[in-house]
Amino acid sequence: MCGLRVTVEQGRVAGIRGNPDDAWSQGHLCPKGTTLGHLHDDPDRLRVPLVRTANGTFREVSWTEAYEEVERVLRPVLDQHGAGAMTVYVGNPVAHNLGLASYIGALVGMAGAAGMQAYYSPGTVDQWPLNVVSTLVFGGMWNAPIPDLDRTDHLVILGANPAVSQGSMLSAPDVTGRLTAITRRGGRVVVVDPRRTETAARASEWVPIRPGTDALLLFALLRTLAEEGLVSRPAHLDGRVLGLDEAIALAEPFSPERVSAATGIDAATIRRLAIDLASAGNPVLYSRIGVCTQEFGTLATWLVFVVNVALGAVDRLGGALFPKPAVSSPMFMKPPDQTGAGWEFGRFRSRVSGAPEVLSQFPLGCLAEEIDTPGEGRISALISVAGNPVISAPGARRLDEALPQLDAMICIDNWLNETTRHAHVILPGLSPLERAHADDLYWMYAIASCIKWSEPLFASASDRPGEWELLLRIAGAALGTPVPDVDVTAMDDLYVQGLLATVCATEGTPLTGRDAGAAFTALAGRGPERLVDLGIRLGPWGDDLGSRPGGLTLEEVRRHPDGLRLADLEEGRLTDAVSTPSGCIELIHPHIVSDIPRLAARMERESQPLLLTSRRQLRSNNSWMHNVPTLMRGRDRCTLLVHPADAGALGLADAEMATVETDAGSVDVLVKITAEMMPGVVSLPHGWGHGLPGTRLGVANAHPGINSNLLNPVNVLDVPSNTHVVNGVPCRIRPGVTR
Ligand SMILES: Nc1nc2c(c(=O)[nH]1)N[C@H]1C(S)=C(S)[C@@H](COP(=O)(O)OP(=O)(O)OC[C@H]3O[C@@H](n4cnc5c(=O)[nH]c(N)nc54)[C@H](O)[C@@H]3O)O[C@H]1N2
Ligand SMILES: Nc1nc2c(c(=O)[nH]1)N[C@H]1C(S)=C(S)[C@@H](COP(=O)(O)OP(=O)(O)OC[C@H]3O[C@@H](n4cnc5c(=O)[nH]c(N)nc54)[C@H](O)[C@@H]3O)O[C@H]1N2
Ligand SMILES: [Mo]
Repeated sequence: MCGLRVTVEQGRVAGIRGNPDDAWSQGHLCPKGTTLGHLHDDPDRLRVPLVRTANGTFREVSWTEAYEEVERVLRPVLDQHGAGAMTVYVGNPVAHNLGLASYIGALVGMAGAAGMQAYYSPGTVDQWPLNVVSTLVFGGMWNAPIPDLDRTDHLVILGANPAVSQGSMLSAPDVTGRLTAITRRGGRVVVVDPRRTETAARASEWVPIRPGTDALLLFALLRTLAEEGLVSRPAHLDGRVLGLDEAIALAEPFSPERVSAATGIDAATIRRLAIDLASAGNPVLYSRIGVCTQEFGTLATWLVFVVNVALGAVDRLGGALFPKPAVSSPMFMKPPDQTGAGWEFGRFRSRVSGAPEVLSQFPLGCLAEEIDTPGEGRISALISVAGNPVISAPGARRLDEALPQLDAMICIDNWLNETTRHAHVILPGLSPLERAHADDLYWMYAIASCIKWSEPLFASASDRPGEWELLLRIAGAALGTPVPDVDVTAMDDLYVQGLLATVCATEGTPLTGRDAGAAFTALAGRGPERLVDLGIRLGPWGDDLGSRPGGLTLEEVRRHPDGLRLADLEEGRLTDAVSTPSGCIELIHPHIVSDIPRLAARMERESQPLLLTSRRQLRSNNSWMHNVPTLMRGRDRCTLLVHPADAGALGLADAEMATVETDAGSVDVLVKITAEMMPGVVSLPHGWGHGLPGTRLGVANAHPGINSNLLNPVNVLDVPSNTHVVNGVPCRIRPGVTR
């Protein structure tokens, strides 16, 4: 999202800096942004399709040959078992790649129409609790208020490390600078985390917490606010919130004294945290992945919003505000009926372990068993789009062993890595500098309403398809056309016509009641450009496809290469932003509150002596930027962080190896002893574990690290959202190596 100024000399990137004139980022840049030249030039990056040969190696082929090979492996699966035997894995970069983000919905939607059941994504190792809570409480799965960083005077951050991640489901350039500004203007930043993170180190206060117990802390905060008469009931929320009193009543069993042992936070601190919040002028809570990917992810995420409501902070400047994106994401995940009678979960179940579907997905950890368990309905074809689940999925080893059992594995990916080495065909996309770029989903979490469009910097070989075309080609194949024969242009038209028909038939859109055919002819171009144009024109500043003259279009946005800044965060957006059946913020749902007994039982349970957690790193991006040499300088950073007291008790030495073991597996890893961990909790970065045979990642393979998901179990889940627990996994550690 940050604007770049790229210097090109003799056709090569000579340097990348933040663009000081960028309407959004005003010159800010994180280390990931500086790497696009390296990604472009990486000799390991795939530029032509690869096909696996009989002896297991890969052969470079023409695009025609690649399509024929996809047809050869995929068609028998579809003919014999139907599209129900196929699934799609939607990897993280899909959300950051214009072509993929614009058309992944076409693939998943059309394959679904052909009979595909659930699909998979890292969502269930990430933000699914947030999606569940957003759907039920605010009425849309990507609908949630974000902290008003620039006006709050008391920010409590739980389970997020924005100094490293740059903000997650919270888009803000220079987020670290903005956090520092809070304390500089006399406010407070409190970080609740088992680790004194890079963010905590800059904060006013670090509150260490036992992993998986944030919901207990938050209930205790809510109860204290109620007990002290500090619940705020501001006029702007009057009649706009349902269920606050019920939520407060549910907090009754969770007194600070009772949650203290489980959370590891003493009761006096919990009471003081509650009173600090209530005494602040503009308090707000923000939570992210450490709170989602834990035992009570949904309840904890829900309670963050409940407490924000109880503080009167929602939809108030300085509190939690609903962004107003200039373009709404056309991503497919939007529930078809989100403004109707509500949303249902568990409409169908997974074949092997019977996991209920949540927002059309099964837990990612189910994928392996759906492939390697024989029987009717087995998954035998996988389309993996910009994902590396062999590294990112809990139960990683079983998945690594299951993928070779697929009859058809097609990867749309730019590298031959731990996952794609199992593919029958790898179809590479263009480099980030060869394709146009615009963001969409993340404007929905942004601290300002901006819009930008970037043209490709470099031309690509003339025969290279965009990734969006690959998605449509496979969608066409799922619907019955041989892969080489799919008419991508016709598919694109069909998709856009379908979208327009829906928008015209839906109440309350800018096109309600208009003729879908006429709307279609008002649009020019093709592919992602046409979809972005549509999104802008139907957005809050748009020209409504001609009926609001002077309104924004892509053509106008293109005249502003530094982007357009349209508005700052505003309050008073409840009517526009909340789309629940009642139109109110709905705090109480059986799907969420039925999990409270499980949480209450947690208070009675002894804590395990050692719990494993995950962390991110500034110069990594999940698993896939480790092939960039400039990001890999310096010492091995795939280390197990251990508190000195634990290291002493376990006999571990700094910079020496140790074996970590869980019920799921064991790995040998380098130890780093540091008081930044709370005692009883250790931390491993995720995204490592390179060096596997058959991969083509020269730089990454020289610094392999270990895969923390060899340790994370598949069957330990946050119940309401089906999200994997990768924070708070009981483990055992001993010095030395196993082998
Ligand atoms: N540089 C960089 N940036 C990234 C990424 C990257 O890999 N590198 N990845 C991107 C992606 S895909 C995502 S989803 C975002 C995630 O962004 P963040 O949510 O900010 O992710 P993390 O940095 O992993 O921070 C999670 C924190 O939760 C803490 N934690 C663990 N267990 C618990 C618990 O039970 N309770 C509490 N309160 N805290 C706990 C961990 O110690 C850690 O500090 O970052 C994105 N940005
Ligand atoms: N233990 C543990 N596990 C975790 C997490 C954790 O905190 N702890 N975090 C989870 C989270 S939040 C996430 S988002 C996931 C990430 O999980 P994934 O999305 O599965 O993994 P990534 O490492 O992001 O892999 C991205 C893939 O996209 C490819 N790629 C990169 N750029 C492009 C492109 O432009 N086009 C195409 N077609 N391909 C491209 C890369 O080669 C790589 O294969 O991991 C999850 N797993
Ligand atoms: Mo993520």
